[in-house]
Amino acid sequence: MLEVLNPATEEVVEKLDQATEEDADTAIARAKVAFPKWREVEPSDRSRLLRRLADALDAEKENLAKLESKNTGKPIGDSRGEMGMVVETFHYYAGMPERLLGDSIPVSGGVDVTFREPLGVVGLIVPWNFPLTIASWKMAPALAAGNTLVLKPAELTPLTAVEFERIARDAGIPEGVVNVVVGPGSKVGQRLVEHPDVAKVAFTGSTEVGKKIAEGAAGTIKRVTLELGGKSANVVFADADLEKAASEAPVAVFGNAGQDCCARSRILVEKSVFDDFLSLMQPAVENFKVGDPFDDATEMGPLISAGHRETVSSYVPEDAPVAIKGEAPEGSGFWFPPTVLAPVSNDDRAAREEIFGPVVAVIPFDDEEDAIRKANDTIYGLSGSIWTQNGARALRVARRIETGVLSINSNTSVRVATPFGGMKQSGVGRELGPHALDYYTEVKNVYISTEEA
Ligand code: TAP
Repeated sequence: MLEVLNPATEEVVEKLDQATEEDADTAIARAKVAFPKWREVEPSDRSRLLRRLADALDAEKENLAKLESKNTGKPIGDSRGEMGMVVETFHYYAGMPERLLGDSIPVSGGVDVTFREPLGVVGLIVPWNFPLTIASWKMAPALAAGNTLVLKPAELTPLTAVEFERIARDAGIPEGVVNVVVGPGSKVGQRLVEHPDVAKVAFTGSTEVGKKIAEGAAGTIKRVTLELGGKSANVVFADADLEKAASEAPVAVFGNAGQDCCARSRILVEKSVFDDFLSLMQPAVENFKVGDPFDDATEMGPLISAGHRETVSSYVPEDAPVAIKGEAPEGSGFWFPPTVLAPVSNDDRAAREEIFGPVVAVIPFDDEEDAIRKANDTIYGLSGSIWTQNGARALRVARRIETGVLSINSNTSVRVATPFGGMKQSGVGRELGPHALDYYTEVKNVYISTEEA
């Protein structure tokens, strides 16, 4: 029996049966049976069904938000925002079945046409930090393209995925098209990765597990997309609107308690404004409201587990250069205060490894060249920000930073209509936007001879 905890109180909120490899096989078999029928559903009907699902999610979004906050400890305002995005994601991809366009290509002696074919059964493996949101980024394009799916949520946070399966069924998604299996990654997840009837695995999680997924998928030459870790740089030039950059920097790394692959966990600041930047950042860190996830004013909840809190603590040893520290509740719950380390060298452990907690390393740089070199001196390449009022510099630097997603004078990373994903060891492939559909379809090329018989 799997005990699901509330990380803000350490209380058990739900007990679930834990799936085994055999349960994963059963779910895959159901999805395999459902596939030929689902792919043949008329595009306009598939569209209508997905829209109905989006509306059903919309109707239940307050309950889903509460459940997500209870299971992850994230502030209720954040959960409401996330459920809004889940609904928006399904609406966006509901418009796609009739837009899976191919090409016609003139060639000698005839014409070539291409079709976007679904892959079959797709296995979706997601982490605990944005449980239903990240699942929706995978499920919505997969279903729009005509695939059936087996979703494996993280064992720490399975509750909204279980609810999703029910909502999809009630909304009329046919039997076997959406299957949720709650079980350990090393068994149930691994089974999805190795099973010959799974055509593709879409994974979000750590780079370490991502490597295992890529290895496991090689046995059946499975299609794989990976959204992995990050160590994104927030690059602040002396000519930036410093007040805005400094006051918004905390939320860019302490949001979701730092358990965000896009967290700007390195702040690179031009030397001439380094001290000014820290002074401007100080009140925003000290006033960052950490506490009860169900209080509307809360900006940060607890970490996900006791084990994770221990890992995060290891990045702030006794002699760490703690420049600013926020408040955190005491007592039950896996709390950790917002912590700013400064000055930090880009070679320090806190600047190199993904902490995945509310700890940020502030690093000085000399000039534009030094900023680019330091921003790129990491195995990761997921997101990041550039703060400057010089438009030419903003674009010049953006082109040279090796990451999949960048924002200029902003810390936002994710929009339903735009591609999201990483370079280097942050991953393979893109989610969201029209680009996601490329990763849930195969291009088939058919040649038609136009020569006289
Ligand atoms: P992981 O430990 O990698 O777990 C992610 C998922 O993979 C969980 O569902 C887990 O199952 C499963 N899993 C574990 N071992 C597996 C295996 N051998 N085969 C198949 N599946 C397996 O990550 P996490 O601790 O949950 O999440 C934190 C990490 O995710 C961070 O590094 C973060 O950067 C990354 N992340 C990346 C992104 C993007 S978009 N790039 C977004 C969010 C998070 P169980 O936990 O249930 O055993």
